[in-house]
Amino acid sequence: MAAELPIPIFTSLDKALPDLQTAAAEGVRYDSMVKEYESRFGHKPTYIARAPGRVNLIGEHIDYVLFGCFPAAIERDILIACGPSQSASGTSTPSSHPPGGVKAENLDPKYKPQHFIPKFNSALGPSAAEEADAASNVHAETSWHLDIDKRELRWESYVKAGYYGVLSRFFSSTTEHPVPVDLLVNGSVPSGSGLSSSAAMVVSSTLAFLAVNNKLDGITKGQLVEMSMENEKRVGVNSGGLDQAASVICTPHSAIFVDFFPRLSAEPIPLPTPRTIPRAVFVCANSLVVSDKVVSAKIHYNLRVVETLVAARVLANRLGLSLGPSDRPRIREIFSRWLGSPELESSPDKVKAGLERFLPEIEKLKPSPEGRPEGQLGITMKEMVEWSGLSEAQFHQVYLSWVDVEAEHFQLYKRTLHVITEAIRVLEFREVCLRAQAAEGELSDDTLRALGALMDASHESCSKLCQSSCPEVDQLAELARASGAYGCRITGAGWGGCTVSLVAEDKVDEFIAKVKEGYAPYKNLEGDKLREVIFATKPSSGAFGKLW
Ligand code: NG1
Repeated sequence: MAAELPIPIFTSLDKALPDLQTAAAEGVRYDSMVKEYESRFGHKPTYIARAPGRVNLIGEHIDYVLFGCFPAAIERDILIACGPSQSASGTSTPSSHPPGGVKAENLDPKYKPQHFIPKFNSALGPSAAEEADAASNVHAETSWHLDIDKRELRWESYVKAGYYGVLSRFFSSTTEHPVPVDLLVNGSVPSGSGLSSSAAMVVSSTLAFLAVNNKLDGITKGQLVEMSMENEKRVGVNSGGLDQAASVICTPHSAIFVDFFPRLSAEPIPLPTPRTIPRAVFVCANSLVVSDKVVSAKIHYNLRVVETLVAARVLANRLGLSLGPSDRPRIREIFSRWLGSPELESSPDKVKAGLERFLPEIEKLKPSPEGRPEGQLGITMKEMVEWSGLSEAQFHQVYLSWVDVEAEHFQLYKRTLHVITEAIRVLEFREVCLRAQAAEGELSDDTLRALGALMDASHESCSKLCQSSCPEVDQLAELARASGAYGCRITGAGWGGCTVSLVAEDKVDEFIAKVKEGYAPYKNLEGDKLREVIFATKPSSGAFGKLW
């Protein structure tokens, strides 16, 4: 199983990257980073941690309700060169380098150098830590204290998030000290674009701190995914595991079908791309609308998380499935209980058949139109509490005490309809890819049309039901279809960010030229500037470490 493999550590990039040409080009980047590290810190790094961004081909806003998604790693990535801090004599001394102190710098000058020292706080019990956290919006750890301010987006918060996980997992007593670390970050994943720069930062930071502290032995890819998911929550977004799984587990030439229930699992699925006929590639296009997921979490991302959680409870009530007052199941768990037998979800095909039968049950979440404005399918907070069957205090405790959300109407019906139909589309996409693999190059154009149609339907659902798109991204998706894409959809959290289009390989240049012509923000972009915002991607390697 892909998730059970160890984290790959390489001494040479030839083995780490998909082909020799990429390895040679990247080698130059790694070498210059090492030189820069040496000139800034006066010693060489011992290690470079690398984690890629990802493009989610299909399966949006369903990972946090535990349904499977279909991402591929992209070539753009985050590199963190790191090593124990050293004095001029080449040793690490506690006086000049306090235990665990971190000097973090970024090659991009807009991110200022940071120096922070974690504090071991044995006096703080778990509930005191949680109270401090809720009161100040600053994440307080039970035993380690290293402020992460959730109110604003700071680059070093992602470095700290990865560090926290390593500290709390491996340094829970005062007998062993974390080493002081110098690190230098170099990222090529555009931030706020839906290509998962945040997960790439957290995965590479977690990996870097594990490596510097000699804690990588025996850690599997699945464990790194789980640690990175926990770590990313410290920044303030209650994300699922899609991005971290893609960044850690993906392999070149394949996407993965990653599932989260009953536990994390990942299946590499070769894409019907460069090695098949007709050839096709995935093209990412950045709308240049930057969505700040952390800052807008209460009206966007975290709100979707809460809406789907409450929907799961209401569905359970209406399906006659009993829940304890403090239970907070996800929609996938309710679906599983409704199915009633593990045998009925023992394969992706069976899950798909089950979901198709489950679909009509979603109507149970539709509010009656009486006394409601025309077309309003959402319900108020008061109705939501009533529908949950909990007292107001219980409802607050279970669904609101740990997260800040804001809405006039909560869209339980629309979100759940999105979730179930999207989960079905992911499984269909997987099926089409597997059929294409079995056909070994004798692929018909119909395969690509089938994948494109699923991508278009996914976009429509993200836009209308999940409401995670925005006018610019909708326009870009429309334009992509008119410019010859088999299909196009928003990728990632949304409210801005990127689209991904499936395009015939021999039509890519023409496609890009047409999109450039039609999308006003691209009009004046040429050469590298244009390649920054619209580019074909090859599925790349997942996270690895490179010894130096
Ligand atoms: P991005 O696009 O990286 O912000 C977010 C979540 C995913 C997933 C998608 C929507 C994080 C780190 N990632 O992705 O888990 O829920 O949105 O499908 O929050």
